[in-house]
Amino acid sequence: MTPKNKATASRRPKAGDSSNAKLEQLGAYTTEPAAQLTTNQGLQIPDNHNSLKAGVRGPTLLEDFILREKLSHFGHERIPERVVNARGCAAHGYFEVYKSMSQFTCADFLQDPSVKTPVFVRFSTTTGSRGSADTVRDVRGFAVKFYTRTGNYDLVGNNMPVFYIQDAMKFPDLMHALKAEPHNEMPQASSAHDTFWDFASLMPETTHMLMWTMSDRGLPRSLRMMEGFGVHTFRFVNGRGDGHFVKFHWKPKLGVHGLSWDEAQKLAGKDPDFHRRDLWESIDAGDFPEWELGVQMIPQEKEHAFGFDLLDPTKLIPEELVPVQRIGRMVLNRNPDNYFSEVEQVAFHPGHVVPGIDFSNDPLLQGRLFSYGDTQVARLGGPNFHELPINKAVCPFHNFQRDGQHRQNIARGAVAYEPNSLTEGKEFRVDGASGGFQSFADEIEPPKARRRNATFDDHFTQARLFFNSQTVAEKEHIVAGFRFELAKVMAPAIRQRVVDNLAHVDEKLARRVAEPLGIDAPDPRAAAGRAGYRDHQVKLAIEESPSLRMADLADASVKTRRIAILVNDEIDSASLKPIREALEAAGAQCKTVGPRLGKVWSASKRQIEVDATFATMPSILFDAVLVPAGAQGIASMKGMGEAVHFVLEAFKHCKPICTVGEGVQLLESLGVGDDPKTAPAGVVVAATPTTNLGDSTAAHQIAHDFVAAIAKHRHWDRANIESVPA
Ligand code: HDE
Repeated sequence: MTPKNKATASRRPKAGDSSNAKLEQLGAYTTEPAAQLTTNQGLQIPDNHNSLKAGVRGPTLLEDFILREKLSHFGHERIPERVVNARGCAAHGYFEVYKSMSQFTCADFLQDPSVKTPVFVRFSTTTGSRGSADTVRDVRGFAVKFYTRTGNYDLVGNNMPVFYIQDAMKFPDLMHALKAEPHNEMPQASSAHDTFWDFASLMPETTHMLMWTMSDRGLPRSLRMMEGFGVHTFRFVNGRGDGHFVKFHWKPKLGVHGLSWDEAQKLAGKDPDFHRRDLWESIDAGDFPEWELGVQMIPQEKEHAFGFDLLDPTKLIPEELVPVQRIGRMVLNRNPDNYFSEVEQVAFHPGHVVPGIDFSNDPLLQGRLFSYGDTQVARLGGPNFHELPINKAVCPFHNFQRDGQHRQNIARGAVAYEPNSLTEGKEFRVDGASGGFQSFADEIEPPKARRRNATFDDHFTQARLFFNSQTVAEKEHIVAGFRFELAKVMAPAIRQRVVDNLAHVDEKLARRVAEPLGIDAPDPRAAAGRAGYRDHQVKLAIEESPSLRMADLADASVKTRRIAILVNDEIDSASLKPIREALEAAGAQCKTVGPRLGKVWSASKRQIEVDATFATMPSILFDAVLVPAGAQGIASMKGMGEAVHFVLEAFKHCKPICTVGEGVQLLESLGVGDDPKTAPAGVVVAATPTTNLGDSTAAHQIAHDFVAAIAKHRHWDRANIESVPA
């Protein structure tokens, strides 16, 4: 791993620096300080503006090796993007365990609480190309590389605990169906098209994962506010060789929060970098994202205790049946120095394990163990990608693999084989007696067979558990998610097959999804008659799992939430003060948004700095809105379409809004009046300007109520939002 570049870090602007200062401090693109430009061979370049010509108006000479080197390097700047999970962003940090886990695993990084293990974490969307938008509906990759003292360990997971398919054999088909269609490369980064739903409808094992992707889990508010999962069942192995099955979880400190679908789509246009910017800016400002590592451990002898198969990646283990033990924490505290060298060239592989962690026989995981190494060779141009700084183990590594493209290490000596006797005058032999990684002594069940066990045949029970566990609003979002996607599907037969399958999850869900789709009522018997359908029903010990609903995973804090304070000439600036102070004291970040950059002047002729304009920072970039008082200022804002749209849109996306005095008039088209008692959920109305309230209890109460409304994140049960014209 690259050591932290102190020089670059100290040059970095701090939060709050003006944008000019930021520009001045971006730093030259260089590996070492240099006063001049040179070729890749170190030859000083005399002129970086003119190519070598036969006469000043003549043709360029082929002899111009400086121009040729420059153009040729440029022409080869791009490497093949990842075939899936191409769009990503990443950060450095560390992991520390709370107490030794030696009873369960001998993994070195899970032994000593005083050890900080460096990590590099790459988040990604799955479907889109490298240039696609961050906020599309998709499962997010959550890949963690631990640089441990016994080798690199990669936990290459997702933000959902299950996957679409059960066997690696189906992965290329799944991705061919999901990614843009091959004849016209459309649609980009979206599952809302015929080929995906064709495949999904013919493969009922996708149903559980579909419930997750159609839910708000597919639309994270921030990468810092989503859970992570190892998905497959892995194994912990302790020093005595005893095994425990283990499922990995990442629990975010900031809770789990989502965007609304309308907001996510608008963000894709107005700020396609929304998630990566949020991650970068948080780390830059010192608000380091944090997750706890959780494990669900299942003793070897309980393997068959659940009814469903632990080896089936379309199943989760409800936390109510096996609690998640939080065993350590991960903090991301440093942005990459170079996107390409680090984020693009990082090579993850579920087969990068360390002693103490082993695989299960999950047939999807088994396929991944081949695929990732293979893909890195193609993507990073050869077998030596482990020598790239971002991929390099921090512990010593040594073997007799030789040569290959892009070798960076210069190995000395002639003896590149084992056993050998020509070095140091003694025999060198690695024959199983010298320690190292030991595979768990798992028992193999004959016969060799190309089929699945019947325990993989229940495709609907856990999808139903997931749906039953959601709040009313979350269920509505799932219905809307399915409706949107299926309305984009041209072939009615595909729409029909999907709702017929859904009828096995929940009849009402299927009916509601089908209503606007111009198809027949869902028919569960039709689904049951199709190839691929299995009706093995597992009896689960629970019917609902609260740990599956995002509403129960919210944090009660407003830390790092972004609040827009609308400003204009002639507003009452004093009305903002106590509320802004309370927000900032609680850890929220406030920005003033107005009609123009520079300054506006309040009714009492105080100047107010404007951080951003309504056009460049629309409401979708914020978590909540504060509208000040001021008769004239608000009257003129009512004439600004962008300002009115700002507030209406925030309302439509169920965001907390606080209006002071006349500020409530920006909501008057929705019938919101100045009676605080009749205000809709999450709207805090201060009927009297806080100037008049002064530093009174009432002013503090308003601030307190607004902070409490923001801590709830969104007020998803706000009535009638479909009617809001925004
Ligand atoms: Fe991946 N996957 N995958 N995958 N995957 C890749 O590896 C693959 C699967 C996941 O930030 C590729 O380096 C197969 C499950 C993440 O660099 C590729 C199968 C899960 C990332 C590949 C799966 C994942 C990848 C593309 C089924 C959740 C991004 C480029 C057998 C547990 C890692 C690359 C990063 C990337 C193959 C299934 C997560 C092609 C064959 C299940 C987070 O090798």
